[in-house]
Amino acid sequence: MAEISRTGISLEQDLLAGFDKLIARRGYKNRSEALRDLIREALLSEVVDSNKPVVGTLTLVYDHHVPNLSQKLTEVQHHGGTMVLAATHVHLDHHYCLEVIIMRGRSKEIQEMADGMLAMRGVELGKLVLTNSGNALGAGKR
Ligand code: NI
Repeated sequence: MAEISRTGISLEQDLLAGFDKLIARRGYKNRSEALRDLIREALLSEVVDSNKPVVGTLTLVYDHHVPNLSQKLTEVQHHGGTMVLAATHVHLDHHYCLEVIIMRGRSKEIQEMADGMLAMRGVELGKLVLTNSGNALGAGKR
């Protein structure tokens, strides 16, 4: 286990109250645990433009009635080769499909591939979450 440093922070009362509500909703046991995760998330977002290996989860909601969209999304994933580890497709309703694509590779390449899919006409919602095994950022729950 990594050595732990203690630190104190100053912030406005209403900001702290909002933070406490958020962490209660998310099920954190204490502020430290929540703050560690927020810091890791911020550090990972800094990694986006680098060549560091990461794992990315891309969630897409798209209108499958848009001509060729399903094929185009599949094509991009095939083009990505070994970067795509898995993809799950759920038919949400008459119009919409949900797709979750798990990728591993250099953060820049994953970001580019995700951006390409997110920009396609008919993709209504989407979010890429980058993460890694945690070793590089001192992750691991205590
Ligand atoms: Ni579908």
